[in-house]
Amino acid sequence: TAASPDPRTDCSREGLRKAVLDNLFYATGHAQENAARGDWYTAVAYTVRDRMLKAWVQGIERIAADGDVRCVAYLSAEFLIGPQLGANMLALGITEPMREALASLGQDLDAIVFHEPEPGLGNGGLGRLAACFMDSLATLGVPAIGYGIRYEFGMFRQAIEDGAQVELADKWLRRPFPWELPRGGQQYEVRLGGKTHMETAPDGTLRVQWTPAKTVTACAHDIPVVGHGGTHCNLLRLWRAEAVEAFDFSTFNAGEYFSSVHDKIFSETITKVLYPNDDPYQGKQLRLGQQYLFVSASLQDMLHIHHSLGKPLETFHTTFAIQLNDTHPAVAVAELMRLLVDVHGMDWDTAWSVTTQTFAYTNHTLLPEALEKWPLPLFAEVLPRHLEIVYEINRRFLESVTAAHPEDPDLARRLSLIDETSPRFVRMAHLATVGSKAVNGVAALHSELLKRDVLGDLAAFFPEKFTNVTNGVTPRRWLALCNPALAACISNRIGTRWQDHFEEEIIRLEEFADDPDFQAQWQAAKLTNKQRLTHLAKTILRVELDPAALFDVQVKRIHEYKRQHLNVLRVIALYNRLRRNPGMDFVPRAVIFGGKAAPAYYLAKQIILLVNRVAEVVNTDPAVAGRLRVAFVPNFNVRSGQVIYPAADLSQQISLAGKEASGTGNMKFGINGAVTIGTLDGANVEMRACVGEENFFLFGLTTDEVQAVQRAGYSPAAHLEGNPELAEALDQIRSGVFSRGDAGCFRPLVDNLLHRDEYLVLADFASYMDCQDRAARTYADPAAWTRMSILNVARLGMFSSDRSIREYCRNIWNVPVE
Ligand code: 26Q
Repeated sequence: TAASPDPRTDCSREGLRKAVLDNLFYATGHAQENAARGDWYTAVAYTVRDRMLKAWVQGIERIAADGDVRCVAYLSAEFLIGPQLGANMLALGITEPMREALASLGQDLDAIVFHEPEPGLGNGGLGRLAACFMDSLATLGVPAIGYGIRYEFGMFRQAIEDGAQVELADKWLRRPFPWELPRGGQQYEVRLGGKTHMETAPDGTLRVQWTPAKTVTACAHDIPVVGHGGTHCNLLRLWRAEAVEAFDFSTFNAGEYFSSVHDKIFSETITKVLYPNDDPYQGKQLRLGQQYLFVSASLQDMLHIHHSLGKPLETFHTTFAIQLNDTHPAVAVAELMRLLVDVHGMDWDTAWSVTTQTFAYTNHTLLPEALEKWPLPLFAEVLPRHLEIVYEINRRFLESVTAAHPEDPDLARRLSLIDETSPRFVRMAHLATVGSKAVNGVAALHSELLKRDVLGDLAAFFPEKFTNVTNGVTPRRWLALCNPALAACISNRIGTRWQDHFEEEIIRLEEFADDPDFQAQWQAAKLTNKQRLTHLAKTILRVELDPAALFDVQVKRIHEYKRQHLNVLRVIALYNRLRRNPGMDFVPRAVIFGGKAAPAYYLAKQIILLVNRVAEVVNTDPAVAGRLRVAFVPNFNVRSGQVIYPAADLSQQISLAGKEASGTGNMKFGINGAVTIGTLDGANVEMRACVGEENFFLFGLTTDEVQAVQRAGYSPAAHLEGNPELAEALDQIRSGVFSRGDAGCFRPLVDNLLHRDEYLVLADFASYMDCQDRAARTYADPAAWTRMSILNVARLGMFSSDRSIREYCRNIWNVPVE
């Protein structure tokens, strides 16, 4: 007789049905009749997780048992992984049988998937990139561990009240998160504060002893990352801070009892909450504590794995390639030195050689003010031993600088790990660069500008270290999962291999760009997605969109350099045109915004308010009804992104040239068939080169022109003279047309534009308007537009994160990949 299938791995429709019912009862304690949506979610999640566990355990064993393959350790303070259920079913290939199994139980899979709370463990691009990279590493079968922080509260939930952003706590762990396994066995002590002194070791050598002020325990929580096809599974290991236990409370008096509980509370504060700003505006002590906690625990964990392989310490870099996702984990350079030298007694030179062969560093910014630096007193207070190590690294480094360039006595000051202005700072980008084998930017233009400007002196000193790896996004989540309509349309023509061989396969769509049948199917898919977004806007915003209108979308963090206010000025100008000339030819538009502002970023919050106030005026004016609509989608996150990107016709990528390192939303829009209107910034440059200039709406100053304008002394007001439309729009904002008559409301924003305008909004306005007109004219010709849309998708193959990861493997990590 045939063995009956294992109830925990059986992927047949009937097997899934049984397993869901079993989990519903045994994991949630509810009979089918009493189960709520959340209980069904839990049951389905456990059913899927069961089917991942074999690959998951094998993945861990492979890392722990095979010392011959170098394992990638991706260190990131953020992993914006998004909802897990749908993605995991897609990877395992069980979405359809699960849908049928649930239907037979009277349940709707999509409703259950939509119910999942999203772990918002990141701010935006950088955190989401880390998640896409984990997906690609697993899909390519590269052994990898993502190390990060398990924030109890992730990115805040954004509500809009009377047009303004309000931040609400994100309680994503209200119910247990079914995708994590707490690992009691993986706990490490992490020390903070205190003092150092020299001590004689038993063998007579002098060693530095660090007596910390506090010790906390870092506890591992593992989340599986399963690759496409379900065969390979990697690990996301997130650390939670816990108080070290073992107080004998009975021996304490009341005061000590209180202070020990107080200590416990402090310890657990470390991983409480994600900092919701995407620049290091204020160096807060707790933030440094977060960074150090996850870095120290991760390195201890790697050393533990390395040791258990029976390999000598000097070969640590053959076991792990560690990637630093920006400078947030850069203290790892000093921490690895401390562990090797102070704890394991290795000599400095050997330790430095191991360290510099282990690390590589990715930079994500071009704004000099966004480079992380820590005030020395603060750094010394949290990490006294690490400051000494940083000084020693710096002393040796600057010695080599002076020896190599005696002709440039100022060079040491510019390259130093310490910024000697007062107050003094530790420059984390310098520490990361000196301690790494490779440094990369995230788009071709960005990497060039890094070498030329932001890290120019370092790049001149270490030319061999600097390289580029252009970002990418996973075509699984950002096409197959989020856009079933377009995915089906694509697969009907070219099969499904594009899901894990995107670059190779998706180009085959080119030949259908003018095929009328294919165009009709393509348009139908887009319409389906626009209806889905229309439904969302109606239910959560009570805004009526018209799916026949051009969906014109800008979703991303709110920042002056991203220029959402340029987009708003354009909306106001269009509104004025329509009011002045009701009979004009006008392509109906739905202009959609979304994104969060850092809670302390005043002007970004003004921009959100302005969008909502303009929406209020435009959407209630019968003179433009049916032609212009404005919507601000609250709480933009991975889940809403999965609805918004597929519905876009036009993707707004309008940052000032030279400011956006790469952008990845641009790629998500593009592979979902949106055409881009954008500047020559970040990865837009490469996207335009790939899709062809005739399939991209380009406007605005170039990076060099921007620098020339700024050198010559930019005067924003000069751009008002030849442009009455722009003057009128600014005047309306200032005089209260969009603030219910309150003339003071938007003064800070308007004054900034008129007198400072750091991001040249006014300088690019005219060019933007012209370009928008061109886009509208093209949209009015459906065949021409659809052709552009198809060619965009077909030619964006290189923007798969699988391609990015292959480049990291070959050029930076020296790890084998297919
Ligand atoms: C640093 C110190 C203290 C507090 C917060 C921070 C912090 C946190 C998050 C600084 C920066 C970030 C996030 C940056 C980010 O998302 N950058 C984006 O990275 C994307 C992926 O490479 C690029 O596509 C974007 O261009 C870049 O803006």
